[in-house]
Order: sequence, then C-alpha cells, then structure tokens
Amino acid sequence: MLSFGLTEEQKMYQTTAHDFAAKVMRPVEAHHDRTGEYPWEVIRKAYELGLMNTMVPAEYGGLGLPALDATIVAEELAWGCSGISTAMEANQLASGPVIMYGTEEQKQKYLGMLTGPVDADGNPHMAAYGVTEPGAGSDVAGMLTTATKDGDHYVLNGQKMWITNAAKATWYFVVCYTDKTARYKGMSGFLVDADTPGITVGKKEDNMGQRASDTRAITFDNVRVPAENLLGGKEGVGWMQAMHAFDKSRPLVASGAVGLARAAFEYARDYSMERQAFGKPIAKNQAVSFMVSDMAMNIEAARLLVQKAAYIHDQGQRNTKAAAFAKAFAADMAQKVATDAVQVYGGYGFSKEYPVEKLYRDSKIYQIYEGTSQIQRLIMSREIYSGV
Ligand code: CS8
Ligand code: FAD
Repeated sequence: MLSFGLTEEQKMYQTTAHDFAAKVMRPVEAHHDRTGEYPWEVIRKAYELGLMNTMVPAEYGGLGLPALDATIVAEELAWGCSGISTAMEANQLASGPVIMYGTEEQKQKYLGMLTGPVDADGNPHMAAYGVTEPGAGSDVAGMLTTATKDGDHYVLNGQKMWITNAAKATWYFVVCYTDKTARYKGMSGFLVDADTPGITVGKKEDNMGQRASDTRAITFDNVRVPAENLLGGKEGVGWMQAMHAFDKSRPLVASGAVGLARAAFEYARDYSMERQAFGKPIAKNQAVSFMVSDMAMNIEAARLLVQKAAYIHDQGQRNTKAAAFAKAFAADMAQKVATDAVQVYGGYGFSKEYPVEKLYRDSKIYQIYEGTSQIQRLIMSREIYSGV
C-alpha cells in the first residue's frame, strides 16, 4: 500500500528537529553567516538531543534511522540554517562508507567516536569525506592522490580540496589510488586520523554562502596510515564505497535543499501578504501569488522525489537514478525558489537586513556539491540508456 503519511515516530523526529531549528539555529544563523564562526554551540546541543549521526546504527551509539527518516530531520535542520546543517550532516556523508563497508573494529572505533564521549573542549567528534581534489571534482576517477603499501602501513600523498569539516574533523574518509593502472578498480578507501603527522589543513575558504560550514583543502605529505585503516580491509573497492555513499547521502542533501526552499517560500508568502503596492497587498497580483504557488508546488514535488530515493535505498535496492532525480530537482528548485523569494521582496530582498538574501546565497551550493546538477543529469542519462 502507498502511504503519504508519516508514522508517529517520524512525526516525533520532525517536531524535535523543527523545534531545535526554530529555537537554537534560527537565532544564531545570521551571526554564523556574518562571522563564518564554526557553530560548535549548536552542534553540541544537537549532539545532546540525538540530532547528529542519525543513520549510525544503534549498536554503534546512533539512532539507526533509515535514510527516509533522516531526510525528514535534515529538511527541518536546513530550514533552520543550511550552513549549520551542512556542517552537521557532513558526518553522515563520512560515516556512510563506514556503515556500509567497515569491518567490525572500524565501525566500533570510528562510528563510536562520533556517537561517543565529547573531546577535551566539550565538543562532539566530527568527520569529513575526502574525495574531491584541486584538479578533479566531477571526474572522481581523475584524482591523483596515492596510497603506497609500506610494510603494515600505507603512505598517502596528494591533496583533497573543498572538504567540509576539514579543520574540525577527528577523522577523514579518504579515497586514493592504490593502483593507478586499474582506473576506478584501483581505488581504495581509508580512515585517516586527522592528527596523523604529514597532514596539513588549508585556510577556511571564504565562500559565498553556507558560511557557517568549514571548507578547506587537506594535504597529505607521506602520511603513514596503519593497514588496518584500509576501509573494509580490501583494496580496489574505494570507488564503489564512494559511489554508494553518494547514493545514500544525495537524498539527504536534496532534503536540505527542500528545507532551505521551504524557508524562502514561507518568507515570500508572508511578505507578499504584508507589503502594500497600488493600495493592496502585492499577493493580490497573480504575478506574485503564482510565483509563490510555483514555490509550494515545486517544494512538494522535490520532497516526494527525495522520499522515494531514500525509500528505495532503505529497501536495499540500488537508487542511483532516483537519488540523481532528487538531488538535481531539489537543488535547481531551491535555487529558483530562493531567487524568486528575493524578487517578491523587491529592493528589500537585496538587503542583508532581510532573510532571503542569505537564502539566495546559501541555495547556490546545492547545484554544486555532492555532484553538480550537470553530473546528476549525466548519471540519469547513463542509468536511462544502460541496458535498453
Ligand atoms: O565521477 C562520478 C561522480 O559521481 N562524480 C560526481 C562527484 C561528486 O558527487 N562529488 C561530491 C563530493 S562530496 C561533496 O560534495 C560533499 S558536500 C558537503 C557535505 C554535504 C552534507 C551531507 C560519475 C560522474 C558518476 C562517474 O564517472 P565515470 O568516471 O564516468 O565512471 P562510470 O563509467 O560512470 O562508472 C564506473 C563504474 O562504476 C559503476 N558505478 C558508478 N556509479 C555507481 C553507483 N552504484 C553502482 N555502480 C556504480 N552509484 C558504473 O556502472 C561503472 O561500472 P562498469 O561496470 O565499469 O560499467
Ligand atoms: P568541475 O568538475 O571542474 O566542474 C566545473 C563545471 O563543469 C561544473 O558546472 C560541472 O557541472 C561541469 N562539468 C564537468 N564535467 C562535466 C560533464 N561531463 N558534463 C557536463 N558538465 C560537466 N568534496 C568532497 O569530497 N567532500 C566534501 O566534503 C565537499 N564539500 C564541499 C563543500 C563546498 C562548499 C564546495 C564548494 C564543494 C565541496 N566539495 C566536497 C566538492 C564538490 O563536490 C565539487 O566542487 C563538485 O563535485 C564539482 O567539482 P569541481 O568543483 O571540481 O568542478
């Protein structure tokens, strides 16, 4: 039977996340946007409430939520502030390959760190996912970073770029070549402790939007990683670990775009009822109310794509095409909704004193990270034509 209703449990997660977003994130989002300060105080509270690492299985200290339930939480958090929620949700991206491929020891240690005791500063442990490089983003197989076996260690050399949480993470999931001649079958995934000698973290990127999030390069200069940190204990499967992590995380990222768009829609709807022009609220003009109607319609459509992509994943089936549909549609939709929200606000929309200006800047990244909107269409087209 097809059901569009949420279970009582899902409603509870949604309400908890929404209250948190409204009471803890919204009051500080402008501060973190302006200063670029990392939102530790928000992350600490989210961790205490169980809103971090929601997909980590219960035996490793998480809630063990299915991807569908995690998207419900992620939408609310991004409604609160998508910059802060990206910093929080990057843990889910990094932990995905460990949940799916880690050995028991790796899961105990690295998932356990995320859900376990806080550090000496009182902050929960964070993680980062390192695939992109300065010369290779969309073209993952074009990466150059290598890992060379040396006794009971691997020696990593290369550079990762645009890594969310790079300076805040305790550990990284890193993909590199153990055999360059085998192209994607020569890639391997590693769990790398961030304090390993030879690692240098770059400056915080001065990004257009989602400025609360920490994005940096990571350089590996003869970094010795114990062989036991080869993810899953197997060489040559790093590519599939990375791709399957995307299938799991793209619905989550797409739900962030839905949350941001919902915030922009609500501001535009309310403003259009208040703002008077030609002696009546601007919402009385169809040119305005239809723009707001399109926002509501496309948000609903995007959420359905998100939930279907997550649902297929939760059934243990391959969701690559559905995840690409959800990611591309939600990202493009959020960018359009945020642009139109600025339009509804007119000149006030262009001012930093009103909230839609930030949403406009924050929305752009959804069309770039986790695979650009062009790459999602490349993935769809390959899925559509393969085997026909
Ligand atoms: O290069 C691939 C790609 O995915 N590119 C996009 C990269 C990307 O998304 N990067 C995001 C980085 S992380 C990030 O931005 C974080 S944002 C901040 C945190 C957010 C908070 C949550 C590609 C374009 C899909 C593929 O490239 P190609 O080199 O052309 O390889 P293919 O020939 O398509 O694939 C090689 C083989 O692998 C198989 N494959 C590919 N994808 C999958 C999936 N499942 C199973 N198998 C897969 N998903 C493919 O079928 C090929 O197999 P063959 O047997 O060789 O034919
Ligand atoms: P390029 O691959 O150089 O693409 C440039 C343009 O060309 C894009 O418009 C692209 O769509 C287009 N293009 C490229 N190839 C094709 C093609 N075959 N067909 C059509 N168009 C094409 N990466 C991580 O690994 N971990 C992270 O935590 C992470 N966080 C990020 C956070 C931020 C704020 C940012 C900006 C990026 C982050 N990334 C992360 C990297 C992100 O995933 C990449 O920026 C993205 O995948 C695009 O890669 P690129 O920047 O190298 O662009």
